[in-house]
Amino acid sequence: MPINVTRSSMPDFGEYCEEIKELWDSHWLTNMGVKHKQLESDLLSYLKADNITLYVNGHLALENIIAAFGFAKNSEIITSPFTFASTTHAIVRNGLTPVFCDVNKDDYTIDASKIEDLITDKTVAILPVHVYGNICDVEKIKAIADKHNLKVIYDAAHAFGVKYKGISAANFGDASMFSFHATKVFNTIEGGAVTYKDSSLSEVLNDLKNFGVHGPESVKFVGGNAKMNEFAAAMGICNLRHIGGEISKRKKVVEHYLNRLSGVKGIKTWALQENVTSNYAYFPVVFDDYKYTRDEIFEKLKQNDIIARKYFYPLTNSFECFEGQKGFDVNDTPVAKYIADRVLTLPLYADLSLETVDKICDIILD
Ligand code: T4K
Repeated sequence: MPINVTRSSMPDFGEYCEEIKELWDSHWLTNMGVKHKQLESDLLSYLKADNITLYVNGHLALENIIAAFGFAKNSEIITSPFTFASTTHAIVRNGLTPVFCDVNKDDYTIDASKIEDLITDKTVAILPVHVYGNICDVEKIKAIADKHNLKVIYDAAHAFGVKYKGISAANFGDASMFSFHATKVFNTIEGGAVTYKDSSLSEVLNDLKNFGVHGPESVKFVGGNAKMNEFAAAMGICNLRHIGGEISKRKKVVEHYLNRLSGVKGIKTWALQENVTSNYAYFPVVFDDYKYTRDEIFEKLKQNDIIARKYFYPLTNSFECFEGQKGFDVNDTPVAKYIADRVLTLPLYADLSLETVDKICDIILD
């Protein structure tokens, strides 16, 4: 079996069977059933959010929260390209224009000092990414948004369980999207959610994920279908019971990587941010003037059946689907380009053995 970049955490089989037993009695499998309602309420208390709406995946959660704000077509949203395809696609699929801001060289989140220069009379929002679970400069971003009357929507896909100064990542900006995909620290197989400040958004988000249907004889929006089903919600209920243990185990793996790799010339390891309680979602390493390039390390690991990933290369502003479009140019975001060309995310999951971490580090250090 290869060692992949991650491996889904799963509850004990018996625990999951117990959780889904009542679905056999009720025959109620989807459309906001009891498990959906319970998970919503469990997550509200865990994330300490004002409001939450569950989704079938994080991407549709992001598309729908952008839609819910009702921005005029062709408005601009300032975002960063060092992210998964989903972030940029969610903006474009809403008929809006992403304006790319560069990232910080230390934590790879949006460089807040460069945001104001990108604001035009078409700018309606900022969509920063808490990439790898690293928290953006939420204070500076809030100050800019307040000054220019912009919405802030965080892509918090990686930030489940992360806190900044003791405040949950679910509480920054106007809204935050979380991914509960199988590869995430907390998973519902596929799934996602939006947390938000303005409770009046709840109605529109719930309608949008259900074809825009508001009531038996009322269809208010041109919505799609993005509901989380009962089996996914049951998986979430089980996984949430074990989230503390999951994060502690990940922390041990990260600490072992750090013991082996920090301080090595040419290797820049992930670093815990000040005032942040991490979820240890990813372990990115930047190879900069190391004796091997990122791509050589990737191949060396692969030859040993270890599948690291180049998250996030290529940058979203270099995707071929946007080729030739104005504003999609990696040269506008040189720091993001520099990192994307050198970064590798190493295998990380709760049950990854420290012996395997040693093997990975031995290969890297040769
Ligand atoms: N915003 C950001 C910043 C994101 O990173 C993402 C998703 C989103 C938005 C959108 O959220 P979702 O709509 O996905 O909820 C994976 C995930 O599919 C994706 O959720 C994630 N980001 C992205 C960073 O990674 P791939 O194409 O790299 O996944 P894949 O299939 O290669 O899987 C990676 C490894 O995970 C495998 O080698 C083994 C392991 N794995 C995978 C699956 C599918 C498991 O252990 N179990 C599994 O079921 O995209």
